[in-house]
Amino acid sequence: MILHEKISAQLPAWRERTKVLAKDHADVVVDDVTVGQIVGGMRDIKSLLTDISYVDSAEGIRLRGMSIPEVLKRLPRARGNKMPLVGGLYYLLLVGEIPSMEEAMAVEDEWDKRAEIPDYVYKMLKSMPKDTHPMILLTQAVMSLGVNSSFAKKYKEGMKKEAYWEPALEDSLDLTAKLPVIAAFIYRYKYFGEKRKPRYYTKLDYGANFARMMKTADKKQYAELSRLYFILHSDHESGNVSAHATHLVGSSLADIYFAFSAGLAGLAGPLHGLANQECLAWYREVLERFNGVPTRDDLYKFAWDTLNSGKVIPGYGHAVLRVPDPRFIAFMEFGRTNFPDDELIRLADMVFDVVPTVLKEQGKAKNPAPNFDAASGVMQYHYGVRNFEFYTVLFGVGRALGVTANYVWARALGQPLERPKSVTTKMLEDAVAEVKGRVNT
Ligand code: HAX
Repeated sequence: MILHEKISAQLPAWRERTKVLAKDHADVVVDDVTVGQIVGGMRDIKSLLTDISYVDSAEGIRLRGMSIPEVLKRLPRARGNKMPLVGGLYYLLLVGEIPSMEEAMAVEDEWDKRAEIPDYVYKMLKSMPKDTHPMILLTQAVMSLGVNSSFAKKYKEGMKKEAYWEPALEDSLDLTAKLPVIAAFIYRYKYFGEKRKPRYYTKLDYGANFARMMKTADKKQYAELSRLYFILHSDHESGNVSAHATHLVGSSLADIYFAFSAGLAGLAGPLHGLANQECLAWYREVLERFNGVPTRDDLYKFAWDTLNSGKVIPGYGHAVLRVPDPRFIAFMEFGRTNFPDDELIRLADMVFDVVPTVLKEQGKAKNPAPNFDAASGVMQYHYGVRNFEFYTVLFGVGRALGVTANYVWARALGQPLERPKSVTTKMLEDAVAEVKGRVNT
């Protein structure tokens, strides 16, 4: 398999670099930790290692060193389409190079071979209460696929540490192949009562297949959106909740099914992946209240009302970014190109104009600019996917690409069990007293 060959070829050099750092330079100080960071959710503490993506606060995400516009321009695209093949993106994340068309298609072919879902998964999903949140269904389905984990099986049989990444890659390909099928099943079953398995078309690429299985009205354009959507949601370095949770659990040598279930559980929180559903609900509320796109003044007042009622404005702010999210920009370009007159796109543009001013006036948010959740739901809504709670499931399908690539490399480089140290409040108070005492003497 091409991915296996390419990663194998790179491993000796990467292992050597990691070994030199760990053995010869372990005592070099990279970062200091302040009381504010410990009390404030560990923001900005440099303590995770990945070469797959990096978020620059003033520039946004780079995937394998490439900006979002570069990634979208350079990856091979599905024939006759503008958006790249998702298989090409997965190759880029795993191998670190832009693939040829053949290499991107090789990943798509691997997915074709692995997309079949065992019957017990469908049975389990159908046995759940009708009003189960789709993120619960997705997480359960992922966890249940672990029954067939190659990693867990090989680990039990006994394997060398250097070989961990190989079954990890097998599992990751299996999982990423199956996720769109499971997501489409959850959608068609939960919202349309369809009990049949989704029909998977081996001749179609990841995005087109997903559009077929979702049965949206405009399958061609929805396929384009799906490619863009999964690519933009794939990776955002390692500190965000879904990536970090997956990495943490994976560091215990739990298989990717356990690890990604933890990531999905984190994604289900309103401050992380659930923000897209909340954001679209907020936009709809605006449109209903004002009977369409409001005036700038009305929107300004509405945004202040939201803040004054103690709520956050979803889709705005970020823990790391300090500029508009380039993924937001990419989504908005897609919307402005394909459906410029849609009232949600017009509203999203107006919110982009008004809300940063409101957040700046309030003076709390460190970043008053939009993150990608301010646009992602708008795209789905336009193509008829209007069950807001389902949006986080779509995020999960995309996020799997990034976190599984990281999982494979973490095992390949022998990354250890993650175990940071905690302190007590008294210890922090003592540390403060000691420093302040020194200053006053
Ligand atoms: N609306 C209102 N207040 C906001 C805000 C927003 N959009 N963004 C930040 N703030 C507030 C925070 O609640 C915090 O208030 P308190 O001091 O009263 O607690 C203050 O500003 C400082 O927060 P911050 O340091 O700027 O931001 P954080 O790193 O703590 O949090 C969040 C980052 C993304 C969680 C935050 O900006 C937020 O809640 N945004 C709205 C929800 C959202 O869009 N989430 C999706 C983020 C992207 C993502 O992960 N998607 O999955």
